[in-house]
Amino acid sequence: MITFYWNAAPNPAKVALYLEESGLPYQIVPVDTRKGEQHTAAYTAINPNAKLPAIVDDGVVVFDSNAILLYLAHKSGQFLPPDTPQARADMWSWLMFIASGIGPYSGQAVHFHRYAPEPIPYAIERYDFEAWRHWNIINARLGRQRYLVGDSYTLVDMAFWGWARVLTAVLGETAMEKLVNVKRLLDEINLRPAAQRAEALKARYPLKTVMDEEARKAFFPHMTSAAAG
Ligand SMILES: N[C@@H](CCC(=O)N[C@@H](CS)C(=O)NCC(=O)O)C(=O)O
Repeated sequence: MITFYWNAAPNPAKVALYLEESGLPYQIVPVDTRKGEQHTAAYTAINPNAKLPAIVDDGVVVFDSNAILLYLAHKSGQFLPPDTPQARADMWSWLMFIASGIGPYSGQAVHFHRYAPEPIPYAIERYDFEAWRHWNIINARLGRQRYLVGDSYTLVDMAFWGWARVLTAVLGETAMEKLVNVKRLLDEINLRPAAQRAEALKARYPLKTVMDEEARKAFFPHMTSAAAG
């Protein structure tokens, strides 16, 4: 049985979708990051990065969402691209592009718009620019092909979905008018019963939503304590 350390954020959503699509049995352990539960010794023993998601599969520990997708895909044999050198290379390239570009730039764009203690125009412009630049690359690829890798729905599309579903919060309400190919794949995945079950976890496991002082301390420890160095 897989234990899935989950919260309702974009990176855990990718893994929730994979687990729902594949039918692998799993149990959820909600980790309320706005209460600081990601910093407990018990959780950092599983994910030393103190972030979600992580899984433990019969004693095997895996953290970082795209690593978990690869682990689960190799375990179940499902939602992998065709077994050719180019398709494997595309899978790794686009998974890493999402892990190192889409996620961090989208996350920082939201941070500087919503959570920085004062507006910093340089940071806002830089992260908006980079978030748009990365999403435009995805949009262009999806203008040429239905899915991110090959002709079939794979774990790479699930990694995409985790962030695409919150895209208007990242790039603004009009983002979908410009990123029409992103919208097309997002809409397609949203219709899948597995995606709806993954989204429904939020209602089954309600977590703290307010960004109060406790949540700020948990999310942005550099603001409240001597930075680790
Ligand atoms: N590279 C990591 C990033 C994980 C990450 O940033 N998770 C967020 C939720 S999407 C989180 O746990 N935030 C809580 C915090 O920063 O304290 C992954 O892909 O799993």
